[in-house]
Amino acid sequence: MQQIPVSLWTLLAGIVVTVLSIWVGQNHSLLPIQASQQAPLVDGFFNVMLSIATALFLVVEGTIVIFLVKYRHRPGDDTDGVHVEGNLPLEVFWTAVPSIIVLCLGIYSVDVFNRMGGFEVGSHPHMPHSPAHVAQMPGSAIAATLSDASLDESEIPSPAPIPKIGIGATPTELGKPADLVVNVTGMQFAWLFDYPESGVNTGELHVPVGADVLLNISATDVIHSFWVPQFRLKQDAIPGIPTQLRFVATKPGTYPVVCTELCGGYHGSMRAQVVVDTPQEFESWLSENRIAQQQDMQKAVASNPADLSTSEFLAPHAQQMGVTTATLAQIQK
Ligand SMILES: [Cu+2]
Repeated sequence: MQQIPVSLWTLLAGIVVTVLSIWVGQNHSLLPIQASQQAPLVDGFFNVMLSIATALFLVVEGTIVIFLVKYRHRPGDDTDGVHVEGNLPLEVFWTAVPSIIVLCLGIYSVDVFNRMGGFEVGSHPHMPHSPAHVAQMPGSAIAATLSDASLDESEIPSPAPIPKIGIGATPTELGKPADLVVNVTGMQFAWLFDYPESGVNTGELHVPVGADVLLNISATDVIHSFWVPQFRLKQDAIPGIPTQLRFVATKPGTYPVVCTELCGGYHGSMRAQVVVDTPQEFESWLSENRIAQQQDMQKAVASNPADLSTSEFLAPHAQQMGVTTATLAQIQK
């Protein structure tokens, strides 16, 4: 029987590795479901990287296994292997191939980031230098301590433009205002969601499916990071520096909001939920919350301690402690 040449084996192995790697890249179940318009872009990039990683794994591990078997020690053979020192073409090859792969992945990732609506680095100053601007931001006490002490009023520069950090409108939505704006505040250890147009404040984010949603993200104390795995979106919440995240949710459901920046002792419990509603569900949720919060406001006004007499103010406490209001007022004096 005629010996099959090595080049034919290599070609065959190359075809098998390529087909297998592409299959693995398209048929893994490593990622959660896709629930935003940006998710397929991120997953496309992930799948390409997984295919390349699978191919590299098979080539490297396969070579090790083949060599282990083929060049194993055989009884009676105590000779040394052939001494090989350096192989320039081979070294150029295995340096050039990974370099080209990394370069292409870099270009591809920038393209994905742009199509998701990511802001270009050059398009924004990194830090607003105006103290007037910094002073309005939550967490400004931390952000402003270093730079402002020596500035007197006449030296204050004109307000710098607000930096664009995060994910904005996708190229197709560029120039259009968002359908819904929500102010998101990260604090140790919770997320707060404020709907400025309807005056609703909640600890659970609700968005209508298919709507173009803009989150204005801020932090009151330390750096947090807003992450919804099913949206494939993540954005830091930074004290003193506004960031944003704009997306279209594509699948109704309830998904976790996870803080993904170590922010203190209870960082692990800093979780909330985002509920993607149908437009009708969203409207009824919004009006329910608006009514509930208006009732809360009225209650809060009625029990404003500034308007109460001493005995009125002490009455609930006295009842709790099982003494008369007069006794409690006496102790208080
Ligand atoms: Cu946090």
